[in-house]
Amino acid sequence: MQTQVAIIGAGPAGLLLAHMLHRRGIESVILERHSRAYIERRIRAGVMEHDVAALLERVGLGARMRREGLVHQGINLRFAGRTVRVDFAGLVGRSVMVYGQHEVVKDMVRARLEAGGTILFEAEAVRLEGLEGERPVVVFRHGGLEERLEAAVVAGCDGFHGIARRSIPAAHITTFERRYPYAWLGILAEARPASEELIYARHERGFALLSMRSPTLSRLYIQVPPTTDLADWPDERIWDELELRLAAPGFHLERGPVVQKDLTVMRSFVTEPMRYGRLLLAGDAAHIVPPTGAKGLNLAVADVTHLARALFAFFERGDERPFEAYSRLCLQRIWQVQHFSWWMTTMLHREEGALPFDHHRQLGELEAVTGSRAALTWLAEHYTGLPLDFSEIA
Ligand code: RFL
Ligand code: PHB
Repeated sequence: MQTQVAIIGAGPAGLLLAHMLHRRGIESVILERHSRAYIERRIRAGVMEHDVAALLERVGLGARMRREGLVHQGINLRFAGRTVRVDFAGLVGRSVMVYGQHEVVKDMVRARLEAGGTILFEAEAVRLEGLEGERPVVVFRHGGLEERLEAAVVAGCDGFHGIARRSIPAAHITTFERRYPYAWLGILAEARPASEELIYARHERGFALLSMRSPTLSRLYIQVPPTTDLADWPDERIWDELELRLAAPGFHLERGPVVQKDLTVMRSFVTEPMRYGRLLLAGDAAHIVPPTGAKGLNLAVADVTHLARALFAFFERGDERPFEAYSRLCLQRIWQVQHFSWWMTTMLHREEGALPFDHHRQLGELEAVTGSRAALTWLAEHYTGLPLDFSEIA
C-alpha cells in the first residue's frame, strides 16, 4: 500500500489531520489498532476550548456539536465551604464547549468515510522503517497478516502508549516527566447534572469534579490513590464520597445508574523534539497533561494545525523547512499548557503526606486567585484556551 501521509491512530489528532489534508487534496491512510465501535464508545475528554470549537466549525465538523454541545460561560471553584464562579464571558469574552470526545470522534470518522477516505480499523502498526529516508514504511498487522504502508511522511498520532515515539532512537529525543501521587476515579452516570457549570472542588478528603455530557448524563471524578482497585469502590461508596467532597449550602447531588467507571493516572510528559526525519508526532504521542486543566484534546488539535500547515507546504511547494519549525511552534504552547495543567492540579488536589503548611498555603492560594480579577482573568484565558493560529485553515 502507498499513500502520501501514513497516519497512525484514529484519535482526535489522527482523524482531524486526515480531514484537514483531504480538504487540501492530500491523501492519507489511517491505521487504527482498535475497532470502530471501540473508539466511538471510549469516554475521555469533554471540554473544548473556544478556538478548538471554532476550528471544528471552520473545517466542517461542527454541525452536531453546535446542536448537541453545551456552551459554558464559566466554571466554579469550590473550597473551604465557598463557591466562586470564574466568569469566562465577563473576564475574557470567551467560552468553552462541553461535548464528549467520543462524539467528536464519531463525527470525524463519519466525515472521513463519507469523503471516501481510508481508515483501517483493527490494524496495528508494529514497526517503522526508513524514517531517515524519503519513503518511510509503516509495518502493520491486519487480519492476521503483516502488511506495509509506504508514504512520504508518517504522522505519529498513536497516543501515549503508541509505537511512534518509541521508534525514535533515544539519542535523538529528550523526555521530561512528572508523576503525581494521585489518580482520578471517574464515573459516567445517567443522572441530571447537579450544576449547570463544572465544579472543581478542593476538599480535605481530596479533589472532586462535577462535569457532564448532556442534560441527563453526569461525568464525575474523585481523587484517589494511584493504587486504587475499582472493585473497592461500589457505586454507593462513590456517590457518598462525591456528596461529601462537593457539599455546599443548597447543593443537592442527583444519583443515577453508573454506566461507566474508570481510573486515570496523572502525569505530565513532554517529548522534544516532536520529529525525527520523516516522522512527526502529534497529540498524546508527544505529550501528556494531568486532566485538571481539560487540555489534552485541545493540545492535540493545536499540534495538528501546525502539522497540517507543514504538510501543505511540503506537498504543495516541496518546502521541507516547516518540518524543522514544527516542534518549536508546538512546544511554545505545550509548555504553557503544561504549566497551567500542573498549576490547576497542584492547587486543587490534596497530597498525602504534605505538611500542614502546604494545606494552609493551598487555601491561601485559592483565596488569592479568587480574590483577584487579574488572577481570575489569567485562569480564564488559559482555561478557554490560548489563541489558535487559523492561517491556511479553510
Ligand atoms: P488518542 O485519543 O489516545 O488516540 C490515539 C489512537 O491511536 C491508537 N493506537 C494505534 N493505532 C495503530 N497502531 C498502534 N500501534 C497504535 N497505538 C495506539 C489508539 O487506539 C487510539 O485510538 O490520542 P490523541 O489523538 O493524541 O488525542 C488525545 C486525547 O485523547 C487526550 O489528550 C484527551 O482525552 C485527554 N483528556 C482531556 N482532554 C481535554 O482536552 N479535555 C478534557 O476534558 C479531558 N479530559 C482526558 C480527560 C483524558 C482522560 N483519560 C481517560 C486519559 C479525561 C480523562 C479521564
Ligand atoms: C470531563 O468532562 O471529562 C472533564 C472535564 C473537565 C476536566 C477534565 C475532564 O478538567
